[in-house]
Amino acid sequence: MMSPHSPAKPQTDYDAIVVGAGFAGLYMLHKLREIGLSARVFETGSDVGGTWFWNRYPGARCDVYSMEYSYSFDEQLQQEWVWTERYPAQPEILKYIEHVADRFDLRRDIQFDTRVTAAHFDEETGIWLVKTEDGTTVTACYCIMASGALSASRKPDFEGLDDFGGTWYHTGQWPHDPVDFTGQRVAVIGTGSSGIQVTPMVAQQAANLTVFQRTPNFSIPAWNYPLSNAEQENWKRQAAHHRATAKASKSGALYQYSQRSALEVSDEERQGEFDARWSHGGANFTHAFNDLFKNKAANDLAADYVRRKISEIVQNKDIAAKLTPTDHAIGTKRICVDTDYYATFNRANVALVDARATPIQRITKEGIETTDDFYPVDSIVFATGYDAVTGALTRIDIRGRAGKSLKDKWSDGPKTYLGIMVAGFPNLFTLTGPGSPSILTNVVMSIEQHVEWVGNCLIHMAREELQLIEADQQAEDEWVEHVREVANGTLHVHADSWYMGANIPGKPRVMLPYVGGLGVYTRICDEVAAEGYRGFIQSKTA
Ligand code: NA7
Repeated sequence: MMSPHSPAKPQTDYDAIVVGAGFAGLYMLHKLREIGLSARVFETGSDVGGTWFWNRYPGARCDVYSMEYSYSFDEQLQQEWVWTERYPAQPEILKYIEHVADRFDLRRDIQFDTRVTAAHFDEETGIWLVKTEDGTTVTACYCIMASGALSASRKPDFEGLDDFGGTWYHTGQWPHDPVDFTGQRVAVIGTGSSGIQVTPMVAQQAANLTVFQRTPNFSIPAWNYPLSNAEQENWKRQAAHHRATAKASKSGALYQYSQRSALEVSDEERQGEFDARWSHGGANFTHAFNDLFKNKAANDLAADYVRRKISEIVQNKDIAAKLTPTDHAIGTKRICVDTDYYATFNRANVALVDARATPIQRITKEGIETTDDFYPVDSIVFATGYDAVTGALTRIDIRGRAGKSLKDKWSDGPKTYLGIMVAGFPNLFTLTGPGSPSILTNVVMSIEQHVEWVGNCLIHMAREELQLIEADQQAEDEWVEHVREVANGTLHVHADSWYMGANIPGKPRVMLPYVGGLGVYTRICDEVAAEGYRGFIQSKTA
């Protein structure tokens, strides 16, 4: 499509280095090849998959429908791949990603078992020097971070963990061989999406399971089911329409986005709407009315509905009360989608510990010590989450102009232009970076939008014989302010969520993703490009 040897290009090992071989890195590699650029992908894991390579815990499942949580860029792929369930389980998603890697022959440009430790921009030559854990340095014109928004797992920092005599696991770094909890005394620590998925599965195997919950979460049943051929064929026939609708929507997914306020309808109508959404299942619930994320009174009505459901499902009143969220508006922490989560607490072999009232003090050889009790366990499952959105980027020593580190630049919170480039870091792209819709959406759609935007930007650079593109400081400042302003108009900013960086001690309190919605965001990105990449400094030489 374009000459890979435009005169502006300096001598480098590759045109582009891509960090990560998950959904984003794979499509980026495919796109780079399509436009005639050479690329090398570095991946920490021993195979493709990213998030879905690591998250092998029992119950791991996506909370976006299979048909939608898949690439749309290749019509044949979309038509030929057959999903088996409404919501895809981790093994099936991984199989799909492996299929994509085979289908487009991607592995030959991917170096596995290779962690990138540093990426430094050399101002004199205008090239990126990317260093891997084994000490090798390679050079490239472009450095593209496809390192994931939920990939930097939070290492449990409990005192005494090294003394623990049993086995412990983190949901985000699950072993490849299946783990058998049969007959064991097991603890699950954490009740976010991962904890809520793993708990019912462990409960089925373990002799006894103790769930340590610091903050109760809202969860909506998945009502997962096997996809019939008819349903799947029907979807595929309308794929073009479905994809266009999803991409133009707020969440990049085909939810029924209501145009009504929860406060403008009768009690009966509201109840009917919530009932319908509850029996439909999934995150569609939070779109029942158009003001649930904006108006606390409206949100309370949705939250109360789910609270009532919890009290109906959970037989023991004390346990039901403990499981009932009261500290945040529904949806302002990631809404969970579960299979039998609340009902699991009706089992005789499952106990719940309120880890806020009686926090975990330390882990000993035999088990877990809280402020008022001791729980002997054989295995601990940490479902304690991630240094989300920024963690995978700031854990790498990324340096731009004048040796300035990204981590330092972001010490008060991430600053980007459109969530995709950073002032002072020319030719560095951050796929689904902070300040873009990313994890608030069906992330595969957000990934496709970013990869395609970057691809077009690189074509533009070749045509114009540009060596460097870089976010302008003022454009970045304005975007950061816009992201902040839009977030401040929502209830999100009041919750102690990982969206807000609140799960990591010392992390600045900033709404990390852009809340404006994927459709709106895509229009902005397209306008910026159409106006000659407004807000970007473009230069022919370093
Ligand atoms: P989350 O949603 O960050 O959940 C982590 C959970 O771990 C959450 O309930 C935390 O409680 C809990 N946690 C963390 N540290 C502790 C300590 N010290 N003691 C007790 N409990 C603790 O991560 P997930 O992996 O579940 O989900 C991440 C995303 O992946 C998810 O939203 C989907 O998009 C996929 P807290 O709420 O901080 O009180």
